Amino acid sequence: MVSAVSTSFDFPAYLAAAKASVEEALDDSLGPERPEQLREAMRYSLLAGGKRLRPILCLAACELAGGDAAQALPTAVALEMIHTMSLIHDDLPAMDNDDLRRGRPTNHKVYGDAIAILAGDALLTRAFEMVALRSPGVPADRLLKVVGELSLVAGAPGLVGGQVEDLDCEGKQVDLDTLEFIHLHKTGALLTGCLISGALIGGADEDLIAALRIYARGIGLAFQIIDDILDVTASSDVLGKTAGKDLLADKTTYPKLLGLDESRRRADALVNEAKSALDPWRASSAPLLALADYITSRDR
Ligand code: GRG
Repeated sequence: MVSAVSTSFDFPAYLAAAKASVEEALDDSLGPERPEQLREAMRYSLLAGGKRLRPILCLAACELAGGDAAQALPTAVALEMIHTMSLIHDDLPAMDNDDLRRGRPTNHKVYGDAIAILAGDALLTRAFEMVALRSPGVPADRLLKVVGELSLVAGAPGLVGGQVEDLDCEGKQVDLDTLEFIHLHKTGALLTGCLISGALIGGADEDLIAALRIYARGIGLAFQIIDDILDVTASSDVLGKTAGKDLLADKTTYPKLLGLDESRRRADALVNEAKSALDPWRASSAPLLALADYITSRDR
């Protein structure tokens, strides 16, 4: 990893180095599992690219807490596995019913619904294996807390709950509070899990954990607001997934409720709030500050 403790922080270099180490670890994470069809389906989606924002947030939080990012790498991989599994299941006909993800046909389009469901299941369970059994050198009490955090953010109190509320609200008039609930659970929860698990592995104290929860809430909401905006403004080619889906599915989004300009202003304000939470750690939080800005400036 590129050192974060420097006066002129080179974010593009940091991002490229972090992404490269994540890609290598992802490639190593899947063994020669049988049957081959399952292995292929797992690899197909896990190694399909993507921004790798979640594992990078985990590594950055570990370093901010004073830990060695290498020790958080298996957990970073686990987080990308949970994220990928949620994308595979989200794309299924019973959910968002999408044909395109990360610039390629969706998992079920290639392998069929049953294998796509099972590849997702296998990635989710492998994620917990990565933390519990493949994280050498990390004290067991920290790993236990990480397992607890990940089970909360992935399950009914997090992603699953957010997804159910999202599905339930399709085609209905939804207010801002409900929309915020969906975003915070469907998207924000896992981003929180990334930061907290990295920080736990790095040995963060309670003050840093509390600050990271505030940071995570801000970037999580902002991330999903930008996702809503890009669904309207960007092309499928650039996004690597079908653009304009929210309108088609008659989903309530921030642009629908507030308009594009106010949505962007809200995302910017949330990112500023998130960054302020890290004020006491300003000297060593350059990566997380830059990652917060990246969330609102991204084009995909
Ligand atoms: C985790 C047990 C478990 C179930 C999942 C299907 C489901 C329940 C949840 C769906 C969650 C979902 C798809 C949320 C959308 C999050 C989002 C904005 C994804 C896009 O993330 P990017 O832009 O994508 O980081 P890349 O491809 O860059 O990784």
